[in-house]
Amino acid sequence: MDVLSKLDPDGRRKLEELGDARVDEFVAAAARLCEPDAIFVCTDAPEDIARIRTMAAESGEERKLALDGHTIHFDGPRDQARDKANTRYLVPEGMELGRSLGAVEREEGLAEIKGFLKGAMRGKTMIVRFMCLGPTGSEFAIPCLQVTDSWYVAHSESQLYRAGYEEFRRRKGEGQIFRFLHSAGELEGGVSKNVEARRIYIDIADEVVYSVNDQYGGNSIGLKKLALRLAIRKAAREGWLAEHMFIMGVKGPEGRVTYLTGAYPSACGKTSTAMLPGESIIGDDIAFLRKKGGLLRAVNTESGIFGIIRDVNSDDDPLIWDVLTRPGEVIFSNVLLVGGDTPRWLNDGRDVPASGTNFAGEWSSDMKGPEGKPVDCAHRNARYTIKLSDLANCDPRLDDPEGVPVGGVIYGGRDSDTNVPVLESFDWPHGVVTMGASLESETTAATLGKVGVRTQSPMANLDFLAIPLGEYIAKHLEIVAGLTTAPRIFASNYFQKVPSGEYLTGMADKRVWVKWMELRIHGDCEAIETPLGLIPKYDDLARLFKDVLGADYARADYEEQFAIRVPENLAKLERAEALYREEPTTPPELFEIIAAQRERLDAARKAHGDRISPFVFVKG
Ligand code: SPV
Ligand code: MN
Repeated sequence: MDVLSKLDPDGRRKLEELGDARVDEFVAAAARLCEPDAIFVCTDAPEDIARIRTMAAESGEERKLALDGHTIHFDGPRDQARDKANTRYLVPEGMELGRSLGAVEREEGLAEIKGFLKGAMRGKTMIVRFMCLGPTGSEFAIPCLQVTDSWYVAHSESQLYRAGYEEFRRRKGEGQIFRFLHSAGELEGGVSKNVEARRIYIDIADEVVYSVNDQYGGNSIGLKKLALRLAIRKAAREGWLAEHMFIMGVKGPEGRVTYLTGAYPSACGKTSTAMLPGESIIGDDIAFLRKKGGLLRAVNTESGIFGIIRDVNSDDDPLIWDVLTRPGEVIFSNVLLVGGDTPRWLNDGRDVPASGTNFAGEWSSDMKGPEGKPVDCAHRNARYTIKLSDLANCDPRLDDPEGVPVGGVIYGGRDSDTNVPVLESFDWPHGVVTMGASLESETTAATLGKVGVRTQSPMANLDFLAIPLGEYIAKHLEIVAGLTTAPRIFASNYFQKVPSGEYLTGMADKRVWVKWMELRIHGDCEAIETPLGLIPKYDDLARLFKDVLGADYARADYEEQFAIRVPENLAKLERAEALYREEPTTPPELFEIIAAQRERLDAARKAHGDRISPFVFVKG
């Protein structure tokens, strides 16, 4: 039987117009395997996109909320974050992908996941979507075909990505595409029932990703972290970078705008940095970086935000707050539903409601967990899904097909005791090695598992790596070859703590750190050389705290925050070195840079002790 007979004439015409055999074949194979009742082909036409929105609510995967355009979706209780253990690469026999990248033998894995996908769309509609990673009509763009039976996933992609049907049509079957097949599997109460059979398999040979028995965005939305994995491989082949990075514009003197990208592990301040008041945002999660005209240029692969909603409040996040509290297209996921039509979340700056419904069922404020602790009203990884263009601070160059020039790259982690709040590298390789490759962070609720455990998180991209780690670092070292100006590299740390557990720096202080970086990129202020890199001068920060925050910045605070903690940094270097010694592909340069940093720290320790005041390094 011709499976495409399930297509109505309109759907058939939509596929024919593309003239892309790969699309026809993928859709036919998916239909044969998953046995949907119907197939809906979505083009870029507003009525097609509207149908997805309507069906998301009609199918019960989303529910309408009080404000016009707002909906809520729940993922199942065991499907609240990325499932790293069940996300694997399908690797053909004889191929070595690299240590700890989670591989499954290809044929075996395909048989397993196809077994789970068999008949998975019975009684459902298969949705066929054409999207584009990166701006359309751009050298950065990668057309993507998403097949799913989840109206919620399809709706999320409307919010998060550029429509790509016209991009496919323009390309007439030429060039590379990524393909994704997703099924939420059997649903119970609107959520995936068979989570123990959740699998996310990435077929690197065919650039196809299969995902089954899940709905949580990080597991289900093909274009997000699943595409990032394919993109990392493509980038490595073609000489560009695919990174877990935000892109923001920082305003400098006289109307100057300088673009920064930043890599932070999930739930470590990436979105809040990209969203800083007074600056502009291009993206908060994934960037592609290419060399063009002597500069490194970046685009956001996305056009929306799948952001963590916990802690979003009207004072700290006025711009997101505005979008979340006025009518407009917003999907809330895994928040607390109050009175059947109002979303609430953890630490939203309001009184905690008495009761409501959350991902686990009915909730009330007097509920106690196993250890007698109060039960959170919503999941810590609850999210909002919005379009960037709905934000008042959306940068006008979001869709620039040329990308924006990258002035600086920031690496930041959740680090309570080692690094200073802001630090500039001596040069590109020093930054790549000691800031990016050595990045560490304490785990968060964005992935399943224990939180608060210090883990190595190279470039905040380790979760998504699809090539051996050493090779990946080598690609970073190489990327600046031939550039007229390499971006500066900075490290930031918002999470220094005093022994009693309080944070040493304020939430708003990051506004100052980015202004300092902006000035440094243009050579507009000096810095102090320490064994770790370059730190700000006290006077410059005091002036910036006054200008940006209207606040006084005490010398004592500076001295505490910017003290060089020698033993902690030596221990971190040792952990980094141990990690890379295990990686056969590590470039030797990495070890040289680590050795030099260790020597500088040892010498400073001999002269000044374990914890060294920043004033010690001021010359003259
Ligand atoms: C992250 O966890 O890094 C996210 C959300 O940005 S997702 O990858 O989609 O789970
Ligand atoms: Mn992310």
